[in-house]
Amino acid sequence: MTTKTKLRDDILRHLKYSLGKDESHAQITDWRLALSYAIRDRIVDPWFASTRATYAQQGKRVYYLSMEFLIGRLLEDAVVNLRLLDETSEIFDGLGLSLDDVLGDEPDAALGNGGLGRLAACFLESLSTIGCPAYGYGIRYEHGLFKQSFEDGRQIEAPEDWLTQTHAWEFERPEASFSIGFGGTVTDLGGKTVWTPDEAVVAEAFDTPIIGWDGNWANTLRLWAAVPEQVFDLDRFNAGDYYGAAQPENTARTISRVLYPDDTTEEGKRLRLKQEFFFTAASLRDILRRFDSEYDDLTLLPQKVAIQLNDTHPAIAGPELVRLLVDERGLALEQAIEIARGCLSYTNHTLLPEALERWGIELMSDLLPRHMQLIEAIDKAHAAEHPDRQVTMTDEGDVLMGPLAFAMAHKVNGVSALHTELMKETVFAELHRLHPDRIVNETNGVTPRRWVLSANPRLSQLITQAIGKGWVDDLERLKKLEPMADDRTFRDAYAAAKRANKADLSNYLGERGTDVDPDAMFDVQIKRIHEYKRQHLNILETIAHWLEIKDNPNADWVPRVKIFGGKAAPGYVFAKEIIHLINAVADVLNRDPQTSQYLKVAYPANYNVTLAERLIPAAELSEQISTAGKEASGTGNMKFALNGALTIGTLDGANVEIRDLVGADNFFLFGMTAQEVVERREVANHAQKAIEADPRLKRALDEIRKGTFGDSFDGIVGNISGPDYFLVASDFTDFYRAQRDVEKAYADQDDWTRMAVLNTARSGWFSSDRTIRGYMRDIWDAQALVAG
Ligand code: GL2
Repeated sequence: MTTKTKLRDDILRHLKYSLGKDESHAQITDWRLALSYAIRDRIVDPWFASTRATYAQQGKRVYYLSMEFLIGRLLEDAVVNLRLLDETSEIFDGLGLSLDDVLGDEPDAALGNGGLGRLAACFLESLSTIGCPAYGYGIRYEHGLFKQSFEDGRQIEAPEDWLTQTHAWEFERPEASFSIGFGGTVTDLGGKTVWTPDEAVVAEAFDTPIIGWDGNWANTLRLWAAVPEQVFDLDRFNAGDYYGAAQPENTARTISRVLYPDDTTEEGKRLRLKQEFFFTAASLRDILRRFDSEYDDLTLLPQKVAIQLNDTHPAIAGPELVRLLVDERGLALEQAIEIARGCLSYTNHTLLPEALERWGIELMSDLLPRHMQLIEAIDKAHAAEHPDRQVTMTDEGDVLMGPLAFAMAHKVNGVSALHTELMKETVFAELHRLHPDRIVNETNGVTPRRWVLSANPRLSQLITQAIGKGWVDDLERLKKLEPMADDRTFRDAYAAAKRANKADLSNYLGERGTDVDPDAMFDVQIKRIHEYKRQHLNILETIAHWLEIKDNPNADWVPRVKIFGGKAAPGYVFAKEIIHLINAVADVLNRDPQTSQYLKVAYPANYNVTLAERLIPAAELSEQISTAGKEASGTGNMKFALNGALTIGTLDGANVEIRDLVGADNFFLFGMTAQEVVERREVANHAQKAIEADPRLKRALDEIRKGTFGDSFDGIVGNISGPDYFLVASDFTDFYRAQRDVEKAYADQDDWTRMAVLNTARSGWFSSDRTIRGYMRDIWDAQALVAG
């Protein structure tokens, strides 16, 4: 039987026997689930083989602890990695259905906010592709990141509900359950410390296999759901207290109910700390259980177990692992700290002070009394080792999770070269002085399977025709495309692929109410809405350019569509005002008969992984315009460069490395450096001075102020004209200049394509396979295995 016939039979069998549906009555979701089960069946064998190989070869396991896994849709990933795309597509053609519709039916698993969560998802896929034994550990949120819509241009949030449909990928593991305690008391029983929590929930495991490229290896994403110890209070129910009877269940489930929208709101602190401890504690117990099944000497732990803390969110792992080793296994404190540090390492993803976690000592002592004691003990031990040290794990009534994570990790890494250097000079300067070998850099990467092969089939086909298929798991082979930048035929084919992607996107945007010309330049800024990412700089430049076109509507302007995508944290008022301003500007510009042929603004709602997969292949210009020193790395910037969009950007995060690799001539640089940013902030009235020096900027701000866009947007205008911490005004003039350089370059379409080809050819280094190999070598000391 051929692969295709067998797969077809399996799909039909699942439709009938797993879903109980007759072909003639099957809906698109039934077909999607039937295909998912048929594909999942094909993952289970390599998954088991991977586990067996790890046990047989006593391989070191990597555990990636993360509050976020922004995995998006899984079906297409799996079909592509099993190399069954053509067969599957033909099967559905034969059934009179479109595979795109079937794949498009899958809800987006939005278990993350942005870059940090998407990075975790790319890492899981790369770990499987490489064959490094690994588990991702996180929370099975019932509701992922909220759904965004716009009403009168303002963001409206609705709960996300991916789990209301059957989730085809996971296996429930009720046997892998742990009781996780909170609160209570700590007592000394004859020299033995005992923590007696006064509240407990059960962490129940759900496993999703993650298959690597070519289907050789599969790792596990294990997500924890919070369930009550006691399902139901029958006494209260029988006494007529129906709400009260359901109370224990509600309280427990709250812990895994929603993804925390980010750290900028004050609410929900206690719940957030509970979430962090909940999944970290469950994961550590699971890790030790697995270790115990193979080894009986705890000193072997660092040789067999590598635990990566994705930001400080799981940093309570330090004290919790020490607690397990001291209180439950009887090790001495010093030895426990040493073993824990041998296993743990920590990735820092931001230098923004508001995102560096701190927990009130009062809250910590109340929720995790034993851990508070251990944090103090860890701090004391560190002080004893370094008598001249200034840093402490606590400050002004707070526990500082960054220094705690640093002290408990054998390696600490930044996510781009610049960010790592800034870490050494700023947040961790003192700790770096004490531990000069601890900080390393691992520049982020993205998986080419999803971000090129699946997202951009036209470009992928072209690449494969030109250099063969090997680039998919050896992305640096894209270098072989470099000479083709000078080949007219190749350039034409490359431009045709981009043009077709733009036509697709143009249809998509048209269906959502914004008609755009597929021949205009597609200029894209997609990411969370945040002051430091400066979407307001982009929209201000848009207004200034619009005014310039209006002054001279008959000039030869380069048509452009400014595309925005992104969500603001529900409590982040300023970011929500930026969203409102973008939509208000779109409203005016798109209806302006004088200018709309040259300049439009599109802002499709509910930006998510799936929308990114649609936007990036069609983009020609990638906006990476954060205030230098603020964007730790960025990963969208890499996806754009790979897909042949040229970057307009500051020297921030991984932009620096992108520019080095693709060449300064193929990158539109503007703005102050991180050092200049710091100096500029010291200049009195820097914003006012910048505004006075640039009539275009002044005019754009006046235009907003006078109400051209409906509202007067006092928050934004006032901020840019006043404190302007993110230096929008001071960077505006150079940004405007760089945008005009972009237009000049775009006017020569063929040369633009040459530069785009060079961006693709020279970005192969940004594969997350390269990043993971770096972690394996520099941080985890882990080896790839081969499944039998
Ligand atoms: C982030 C950074 O802001 C971003 O620049 C980086 O690319 C990612 C992944 O390293 O991490 N830090 C952070 O807290 N979030 C990010 O996206 N949410």
